[in-house]
Parts: sequence; structure tokens; C-alpha cells
Amino acid sequence: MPAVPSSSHQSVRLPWLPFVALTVFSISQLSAGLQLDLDDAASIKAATSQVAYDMMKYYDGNLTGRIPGNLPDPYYWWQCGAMFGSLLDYYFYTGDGQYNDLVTQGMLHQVGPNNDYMTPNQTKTTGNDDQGFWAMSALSAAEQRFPNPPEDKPQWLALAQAVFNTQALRWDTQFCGGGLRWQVFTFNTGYDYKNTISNGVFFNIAARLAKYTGNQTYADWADKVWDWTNDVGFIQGYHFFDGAHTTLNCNDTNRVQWTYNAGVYMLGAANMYNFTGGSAKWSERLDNIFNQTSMFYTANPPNVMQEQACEPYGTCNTDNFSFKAYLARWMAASTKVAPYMYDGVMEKIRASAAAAALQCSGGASGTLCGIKWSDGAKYDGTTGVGQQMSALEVMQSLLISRVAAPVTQDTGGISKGDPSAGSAGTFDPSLPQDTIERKDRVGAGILTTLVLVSGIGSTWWMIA
Ligand SMILES: *[C@@H]1O[C@H](CO)[C@@H](O)[C@H](O)[C@H]1NC(C)=O
Ligand SMILES: *[C@@H]1O[C@H](CO)[C@@H](O)[C@H](O)[C@H]1NC(C)=O
Ligand SMILES: *[C@@H]1O[C@H](CO)[C@@H](O)[C@H](O)[C@H]1NC(C)=O
Ligand SMILES: *[C@@H]1O[C@H](CO)[C@@H](O)[C@H](O)[C@H]1NC(C)=O
Ligand SMILES: *[C@@H]1O[C@H](CO)[C@@H](O)[C@H](O)[C@H]1NC(C)=O
Ligand SMILES: *[C@@H]1O[C@H](CO)[C@@H](O)[C@H](O)[C@H]1NC(C)=O
Ligand SMILES: CC(=O)N[C@H]1CO[C@H](CO)[C@@H](O)[C@@H]1O
Repeated sequence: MPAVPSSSHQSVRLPWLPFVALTVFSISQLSAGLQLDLDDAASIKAATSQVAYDMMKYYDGNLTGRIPGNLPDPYYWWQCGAMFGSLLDYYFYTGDGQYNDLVTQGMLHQVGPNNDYMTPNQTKTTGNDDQGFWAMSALSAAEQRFPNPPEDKPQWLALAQAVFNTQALRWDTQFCGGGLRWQVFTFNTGYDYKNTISNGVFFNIAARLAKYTGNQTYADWADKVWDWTNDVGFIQGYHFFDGAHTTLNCNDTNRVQWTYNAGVYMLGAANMYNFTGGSAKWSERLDNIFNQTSMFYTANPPNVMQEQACEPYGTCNTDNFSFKAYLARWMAASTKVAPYMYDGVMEKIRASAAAAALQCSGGASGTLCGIKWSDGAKYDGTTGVGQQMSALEVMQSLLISRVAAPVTQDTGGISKGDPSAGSAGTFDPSLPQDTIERKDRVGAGILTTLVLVSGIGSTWWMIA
């Protein structure tokens, strides 16, 4: 994610006017929404096919002159990697492979010169979390036996290992007793922030690599990341807070809670539970994480997923709109490695999927989804990749019991790994790995200005 100091709090209203202004508003409509029978695979496939189609109308990376693996403004680079993750799930759950070539093309185009998702074009917006979202998608491809890239290209498992290796090198014990910083490079705002999502993504990748490869080193890292996140106070009572600053030795924890932080740790914990043969230590953590996610569901109507920090106030930004997609994705995936969670998870998924489908009635097509699923058939008037992705993931998760468990190296895996993949040796965070093109600098400058202006706006709102 870009360098936006995460100073938000749920009581701040409308601090992101520039982002909000970029959202296409249309007159809210009342109509039936998408037809969705929760127990009928054909119905689920038809509905998700429409949602995926509407999501992909935003993607222009396959058009002449455009860059594969990029979404147009205002979407940041990471969200395209995350979107490919939802398309991988889409193929895995529904068998509809119409986007597969485009996914492979985009995911391979963005690997960067060292095949580790550090791409020079994105230096200005590369946080550990951003890089990690691409790695999690590559890992899903390996777990789901998604068709392998051509032999002369980097392979899914090796890409995830490469990202793991670059991030393990960045583990920083100088401040806050450990942890990954948010931003990778010193010159980006947010380099002085250690955030939960960056560490959670690293944890998630480590736990899944342990499960996939059986290599204990990854499990040791997963343990270490969990322990640090807990000790530093980002996890308190199984609530996952946003992060804190290195300059204050991480004693200024920002307590805003996002769905995806709980979700990213949930799937990591589920994989550790499985890797440890069903240990009490990890089942207890898993149960507690899941229980505390109850804060992300409305009471009335019951069990409808809600991004409680911004959705009720209409203040979600472009990034925030997509977070529910990941909680849904990771909850569903958790039931494959911790099957005992199935009933509890599906109660939430079913209610949320039904509610999401009901309000997908926006735009000229009458099929676009908003983010607010708890208002019955009322479409909230917002539109975007994040809204489509969230509806897609929650709806396609209904098919989770109909697909196989993720494979591992010993149980049918076909992706070739490389434990030493990625940029070798030490890493200098003050230097981008390559020169940034002038054009991209200018683009990033405009973005930074926008973000600064919006930051000032937010301060003004707080004072006013
Ligand atoms: C790009 O992908 C979209 C979505 O799948 C598709 O509709 C479109 O035809 C593709 N365009 C090209 C030039 O391949
Ligand atoms: C980087 O930017 C250049 C110039 O716009 C483009 O040709 C290239 O495809 C981009 N590469 C990546 C990985 O985005
Ligand atoms: C946080 O750390 C800073 C710098 O170490 C220190 O000045 C400040 O008093 C600390 N605040 C709290 C609440 O502990
Ligand atoms: C989670 O919630 C359920 C239902 O409220 C409760 O029975 C269970 O003990 C809780 N688990 C933990 C670990 O707190
Ligand atoms: C671990 O995951 C496999 C599927 O990959 C599942 O069959 C097995 O039951 C899980 N183990 C435990 C302890 O739940
Ligand atoms: C296990 O993973 C570590 C960390 O990447 C690596 O150094 C080691 O070579 C791996 N071991 C095997 C047997 O692959
Ligand atoms: C991670 C992230 O991008 N969170 C953003 C969600 O929206 C708030 C504003 O409501 C921003 O401050 C956060 O940075």
C-alpha cells in the first residue's frame, strides 16, 4: 500500500474526500440484486460469474499499450495482486478458467528482476504487505494446482519462497524488539511504521510454506512472528490492531481494527494448527481469533460481514473496500486445514453471501455490488474493484466444501520450489533495486500530493 500514515480512527468522518471523489457514484437503486441459491452450485456459479465479469471490466492490463498486472488509477499495485488471488479462487471453486491466461500473464509480468515481486516501477508504493499480497496469490496457485508457468519462467512456489526470503532478511530487531516495517524503502513515508498487516502476511506465508513444504524453518518463523506481534501489543485479547511507530518504540499502537488483519492471522494459525498435527496451542489461538471476529458482523441482520471501522460511516477508501474479500477468503480456506471450523465459518459466510448478492443491483447493468451488505436490497451507490472482489470472495466461498484441500509437496503438489529464491545477500533499504523511471516518479509525486492534501483535509476535519 502507498505511504499513507495510518492515523485514522473510526470516529473520523469523511477524511478521504479525494478517494471518495474518485469513486463513481450512481443513483442508488432498489431492485432484486443477483439471484443466489446458497445450496445450488449452478446458481452460485452463475452469480459469481457475473460478479467476476463486472470486476474484470476495471482491468485493462491486457489491452495494447497497458501493463499486465496493473489496475488503472486509483487502484494501487498490490490490489491487482490481491485481485488475481480472488480469480485463482474463482477458477478453483467454479472451474471457469476464462481469466486464467490473463492471471498468469499479469502475475508473471510483475515478478521484477529478481523474481521476488520487487518491481522497480512500484518502488514508491512497495510495502512489505504489498509485496506479500502477490506472494500469497502465488502460494494459492501452488496450493490449488493452478497450471504452472512455462518452464523458463519463475514458478509459483519459488515466487512465494523468494518473497519469504526477502522479508526474513528485513526482520528488524533494532526497534520494537523485532518485526517488519510497513514500507521497504527508507525514503517512503511509513518506513517508520511497523504494521500488523505486513507482519500478518509474512506470518501467513511462513505458515503456509511450512504446511506445503514440511520445512520446519518456515514454522519457526511463523512462531516468531506470532510471538512478536503479540508481545509488541498489536494483538490484545485476540483483537488485531493496526500498528505503531518505530520512533516511539511501538508504544503508540493505533487501535483501529480491519477485517483483513484478523483474517490473515486466522489462516496462518489454521495452517500452523494443521502443521503441528492439531496442537492445542494453535487450536486455542484459532478459536479465539475466530470468536473475536464477531465484531465484524452485524447483529441485525445477523452474521453479515461489515468493515466496522469505516463502512457504517461511509469513510472506506479504495483499499478498505477490498478488505472483506480477504477475511472471507481466509475464513473459507481455514476450513480446509482446520475442518472442525466448518460449521462456525459457514454460518457467517452463508448469511454474508446472501446479503451481498441481494444488494448487487447497481449500475446500468443492475448487477454492480456496493460494500454495505446489511441494508437489505438497498445498493449503497459505491462501485469498484474492492466491492466486486468482496462480493465475489464471499459468494464463491459457498463452494468450499466442494473443492479439494490444498495440496502439499507430498500430496499432489506440482509447483517447483526453490528454498533460496529471491534477491540474494543483504538488502539495502535506502536504495531501490533499480532506477525508477522519471515518468513513474512524476506519477508517484502526484499521488503523494493527493495523499498529503487528503491528510491535511483529515486533520482539518478533526479540528473542525
Ligand atoms: C481483456 O480481458 C477482458 C476480461 O477478461 C476481456 O473481456 C477482453 O476481451 C480482453 N482483451 C484482450 C485484448 O485480450
Ligand atoms: C514498467 O514500466 C514500463 C514503462 O511504463 C513498462 O513498459 C513495463 O511493462 C513496466 N513493468 C512492470 C513490471 O510493471
Ligand atoms: C513512548 O516512547 C517514547 C520514546 O521512547 C517516550 O518518549 C514516551 O514517553 C513513551 N510513551 C509512553 C506512553 O510510554
Ligand atoms: C468461542 O465462542 C463460543 C460460543 O460463544 C464458546 O462456546 C467458546 O468457548 C469460545 N471459544 C473460546 C476459545 O473462547
Ligand atoms: C490437515 O489438513 C488436511 C487437509 O489438507 C485434513 O485432511 C486434516 O484433517 C487436517 N488435520 C487436522 C488435524 O485437522
Ligand atoms: C528450509 O527452508 C530454509 C529457509 O528458506 C532453507 O534455508 C533450507 O534450505 C530449507 N530446507 C530444505 C530441506 O529445503
Ligand atoms: C490499510 C489501509 O489502507 N487503511 C486505510 C483505510 O481507510 C482509512 C481511512 O478511513 C485510512 O486511514 C487507512 O489507511
